[in-house]
Amino acid sequence: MVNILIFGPPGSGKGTQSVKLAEKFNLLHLSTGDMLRAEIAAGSELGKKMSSIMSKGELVPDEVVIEMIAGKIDHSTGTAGFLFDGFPRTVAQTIALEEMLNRRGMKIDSMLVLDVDHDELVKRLIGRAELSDRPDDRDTAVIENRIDVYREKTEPIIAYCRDKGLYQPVNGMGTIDEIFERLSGRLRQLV
Ligand code: B4P
Repeated sequence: MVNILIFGPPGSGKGTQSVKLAEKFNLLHLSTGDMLRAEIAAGSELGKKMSSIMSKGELVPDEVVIEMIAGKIDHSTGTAGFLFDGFPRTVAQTIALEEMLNRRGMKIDSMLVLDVDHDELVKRLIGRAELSDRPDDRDTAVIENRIDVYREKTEPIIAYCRDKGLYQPVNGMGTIDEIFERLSGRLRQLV
């Protein structure tokens, strides 16, 4: 089983690319953002609590997403591995993921980091706001806050993973197909 992190700021294409990569390489795509939005759509108690945090562009508590991910790993069958999209988002979540995988005889195998210019991130998210009903894409102040939260709380994971030899930067500028080819090249060496 191979375990790959797809990493990058909001709007860098993590979700977009993960769907395509998971299908091509028979990986289970685990997106904490999608899981949280499903809770909100279902109107669950958890969803109600998380909705206001997410609409401001803040991170939900570590323990919420760690528990969600553990449940998915334990109930999966028949895949070549896991593609983690939008998780981990803090160093604490990274350590929890490592421990979770180690207990199951696995490890993080690679961290693919999509590099995208700030203006392009904002442009993509504003573009999505026109097509989807995500409240966190509708307000440019919330988009900027999500990027700030990424720089402050999420980006330190890169240094943590670089020290372990897991960090692999990937140019995230260009068309969806061009970026998919770059990422596929990396995955072919791993899966
Ligand atoms: P996420 O769902 O992870 O959302 P995101 O960071 O905005 O990125 P996403 O993957 O959806 O978008 P993508 O770049 O593919 O998180 C949402 C919120 O959930 C967080 O703010 C937080 O509150 C909470 N959350 C989630 N996980 C958490 C965790 N682990 N801990 C705590 N809180 C957590 O695409 C963006 C747009 O760009 C799309 O419209 C796409 O079509 C477009 N696009 C992609 N690639 C493109 C390209 N090459 N060219 C042009 N457009 C492109």
